[in-house]
Amino acid sequence: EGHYSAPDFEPETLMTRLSATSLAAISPDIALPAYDRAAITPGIVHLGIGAFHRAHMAVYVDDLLKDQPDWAIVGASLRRPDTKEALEPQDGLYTVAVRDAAGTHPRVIGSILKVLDANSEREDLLALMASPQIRIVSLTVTEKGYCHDPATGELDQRHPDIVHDLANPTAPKSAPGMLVEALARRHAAGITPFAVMSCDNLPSNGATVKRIVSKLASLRDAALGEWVADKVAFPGTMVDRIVPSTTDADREIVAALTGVEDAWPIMTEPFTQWVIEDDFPDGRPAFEKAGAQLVEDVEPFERMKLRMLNGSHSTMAYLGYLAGHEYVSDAMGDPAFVALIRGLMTEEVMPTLDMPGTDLGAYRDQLLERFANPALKHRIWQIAMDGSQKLPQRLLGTIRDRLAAGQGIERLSLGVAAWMRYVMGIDEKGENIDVRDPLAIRMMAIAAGAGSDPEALFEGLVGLAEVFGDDLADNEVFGADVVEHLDSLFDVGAAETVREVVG
Ligand code: CS2
Repeated sequence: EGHYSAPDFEPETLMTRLSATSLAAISPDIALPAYDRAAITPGIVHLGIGAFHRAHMAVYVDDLLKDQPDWAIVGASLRRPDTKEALEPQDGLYTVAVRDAAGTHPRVIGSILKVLDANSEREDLLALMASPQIRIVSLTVTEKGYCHDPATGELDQRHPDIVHDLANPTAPKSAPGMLVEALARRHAAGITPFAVMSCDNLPSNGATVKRIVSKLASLRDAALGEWVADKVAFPGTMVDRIVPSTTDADREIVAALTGVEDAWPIMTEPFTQWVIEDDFPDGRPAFEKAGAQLVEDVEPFERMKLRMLNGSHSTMAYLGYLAGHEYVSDAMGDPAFVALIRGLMTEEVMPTLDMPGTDLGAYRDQLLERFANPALKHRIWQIAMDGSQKLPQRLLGTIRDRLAAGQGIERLSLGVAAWMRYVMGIDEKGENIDVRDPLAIRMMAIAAGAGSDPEALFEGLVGLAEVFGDDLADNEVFGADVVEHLDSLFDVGAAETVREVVG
């Protein structure tokens, strides 16, 4: 979910489609599942079976199924059935292709047994989630899928899907609603709960999803709410792998390398990281054997990743889009952008992190290298989506810490200004920007009222309390810095503003 290019796929008549029966036709140098797929059984339900999950958790699980065959995944899509449509004719099989300057390395993944469409197969999905064989329900539903207020991390009780789910608790639409209904069925049947594992880029994702799901459960039934709060484990995670959305050109590359047609292969980078809080009362796969780090407290890792990687990404996305770049690697080809992002991390983010034992300078240098990966083709527009849900944990938390310590926010505030300039919906050439964001309509109305008056644009957007909370609107340093950058963005444009800021 959240990774966007639905396959517009017409099977070629001459080439075999990837499937259980065509595995033998795949080029011999391509890695295939190392276990008997007929012998694996589901232990995990994953909500939001998009590109990210298929390049990340599903690969770790694929590494483990040989020794632990009862942990296969059943995926569910909550919004669109397109992943199901692509994978069903392929028996759940798909290709992950790792790309960098040295080449493209495909591998066939078999850990996803099947995909259910939550809209048309809701009962099957809930029944499976309620059955004792499922011991983990994991999620990648993107930030907005949690139906919460991003500034406070609390359930948004006025969210239309939550209003729906409270009125129709046994036929829910939202991810929190699905979790509550499945947990309610287990509670009623006396079955131990599954662990709920968020793999989204939310701050304190375990604690946040626990707060949201317990609250929704308690609105339904106080006793259920207490049981969820007391008995359900919500391990936190830090997840990291860059996964651009798949294009038709990618499909052709993968077909040429494997010799079979895959309707929805996933392209990704060599790097992958997964830090997991070890809290699975009902058991878990030996994720550490596949390279994950199991820790007691995941929050320092999360904060580091959200502020360093994602904070840089968002800053680069809004400025890069305005400057006319299409891919992250294009922006990284401009030395002024590299200097800005390096300075952002070194001068403004790293001093806010407390990571004994981690070489933050090395982490930063590795990030710069990952961003520059010329083979990845990571579209800036993809990162620019849903900024209202992303800014709090990527930039605003760092800004708050620095303001409280009396430290400068020159580059961080440029990221915020670029977002404000971007969500106006008109680029530097006067063309429309396709702004995808749950708050897009409200933001564009604010922008239309403000015109190109930086002060008015700032005042209007900073009033979105679900993004900025109730403290930043009145902070004079924050206001002055953002407005000054906005002034420059209107005046000389993003590319020149970046050059001026890096000096
Ligand atoms: C990106 C992330 O789209 C975005 O907002 O910043 O998806 C990023 O690529 C991943 O978090 C990397 O782990």
